[in-house]
Amino acid sequence: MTRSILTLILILFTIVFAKAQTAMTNVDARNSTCLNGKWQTIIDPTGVGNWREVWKEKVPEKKTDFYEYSFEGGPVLEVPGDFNSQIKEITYLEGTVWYKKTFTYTRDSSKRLFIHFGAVNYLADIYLNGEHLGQHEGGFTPFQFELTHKVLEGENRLIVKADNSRKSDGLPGLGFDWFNYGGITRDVNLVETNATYIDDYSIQLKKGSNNQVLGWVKLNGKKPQQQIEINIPELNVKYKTQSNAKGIGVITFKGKFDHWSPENPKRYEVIIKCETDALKDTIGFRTIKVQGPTVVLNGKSIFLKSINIHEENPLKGARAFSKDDAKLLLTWAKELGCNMVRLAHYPHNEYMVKMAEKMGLMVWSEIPVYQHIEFSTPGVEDKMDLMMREMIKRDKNRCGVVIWSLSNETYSSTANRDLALSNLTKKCRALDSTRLITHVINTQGYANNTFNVWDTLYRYSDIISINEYVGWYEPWQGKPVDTKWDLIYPDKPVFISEFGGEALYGSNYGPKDEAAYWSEEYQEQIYKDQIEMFKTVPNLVGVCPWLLVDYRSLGRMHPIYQKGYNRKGLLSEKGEKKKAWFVMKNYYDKVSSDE
Ligand code: GCB
Repeated sequence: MTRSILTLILILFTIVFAKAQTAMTNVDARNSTCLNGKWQTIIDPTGVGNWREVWKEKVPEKKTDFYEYSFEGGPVLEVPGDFNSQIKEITYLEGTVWYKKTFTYTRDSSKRLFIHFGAVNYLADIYLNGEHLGQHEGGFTPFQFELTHKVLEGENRLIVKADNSRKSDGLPGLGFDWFNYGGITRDVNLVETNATYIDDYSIQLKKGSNNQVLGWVKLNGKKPQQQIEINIPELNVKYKTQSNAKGIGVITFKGKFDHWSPENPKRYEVIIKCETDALKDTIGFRTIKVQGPTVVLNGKSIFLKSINIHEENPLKGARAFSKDDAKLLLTWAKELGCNMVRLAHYPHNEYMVKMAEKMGLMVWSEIPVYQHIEFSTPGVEDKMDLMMREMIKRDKNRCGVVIWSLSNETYSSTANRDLALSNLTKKCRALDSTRLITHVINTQGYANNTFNVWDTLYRYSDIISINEYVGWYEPWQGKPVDTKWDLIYPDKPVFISEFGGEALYGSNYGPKDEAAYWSEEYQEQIYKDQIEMFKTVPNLVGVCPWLLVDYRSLGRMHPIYQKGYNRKGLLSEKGEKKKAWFVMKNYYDKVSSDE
């Protein structure tokens, strides 16, 4: 093979397989131009735009020329935002929408330029001025591409192919119980940096210490060796160090921290500086650990009063992405009496995590390793690894995040599950030893009024997180208060990560003690029974109803009661409180936080 053929193959390979970079930390604090707003689109349900090479935006040159696509005259969509909820005809689209935005840029040779996406669901291909920059897979984590040597002086055309088709080897896979909102669902920013910039940093308390920070700063650029400085003005902290040839500077200093907690969500302004860059963050400090069968926050055991939340604005029937959306959902969580939110089943937008922390809500963050994942298909482990890294890179400085959840309801019968998830757990711990790690499982047996919690995957979990729907998917096998437990790891803390049942707000169709009529009373009784049952759970460290608010899910097809909604919310999609809300609120108001 001649050299030129080899080069051609290499070029083709990089074009097809060019991957996004993991996004710089704390994009909010960067020098950026927001590209949110109106984007032109081409709706491409069959994916034919690939073959037509839509990104080239060909225009007729001769009288006989024509092209069967154009951004001009097409629908204009709001970014961020899912496409399904913006155009009625594509409500159920699981396929491609091409997005286009033009921007002007004045080049400055001393600067670098990046395009940063908060998230695109699910597969994103990015083109600048007709050139394919690369691809990103995963609908819920940020990514970036460097444009420094590609951006043109003056006008530039940015095209995004957003494809939310389900993939059997995707994360999640083919089946999931939430609405598959597609498109550019989070903020888009052009970020300008100096030639060497602060790409990432970790500033949290060292594991086991309540006053010593252990972390690092990572520079990206041609001048990796620099003086690094961390300032926390309120604490008179002025720490200096030097980064090495790889651009990494280790940080370790002490401070008299007023610890962050749900009752006292104290955070500090932290300034991170090197010789060529500086940015600010708002960071809190706390310790979290498992001690015997308890969860201990800042040295005190704590009961996790949690609630499951999907990233959906129920009032709009759309993907949640803004500060206002976060405020809506989290204000309800606070009103319910929660001190924690389980952000199910994928990393939610950054506003949600930051606002939860600010409001004094601990956060459980999860990657979409959900139910039927093809653990043995080549490439799947790499995707899990990448999504976990992207989640941790973005949120590791949020002290509010106390739990990384690495899987939900996977099945022991799936080939390679335990090996893949134990590897993932090891990598997660190596990246972040300070938080708790969990796997959520629902494989337990329930017979003779006894739960048999046997799944060996719990070995890799700091907390035994159990999803159980007794009273809904399976009937009680005795009095809730007489429930017995057989736990594979009897010394670990136990968390009921999901329970509940469905009710249509105001349903008055039939007998209230029959599940098939979706009455509020039926759901209310499930909650009363579950609360009785909680008294029997050994090492119980918290509970988490499924879930805060009714949400869209296409598998929920009952035409009278569900209408495309999973009705397990304590609130209806209009925010109306069901009877079970008050039962749960009463429980949370009474149960002590420090169990
Ligand atoms: C579960 C899943 C959750 C579902 C819920 C349900 O176990 O983890 O995603 O939506 O059950 O409503 O059945």
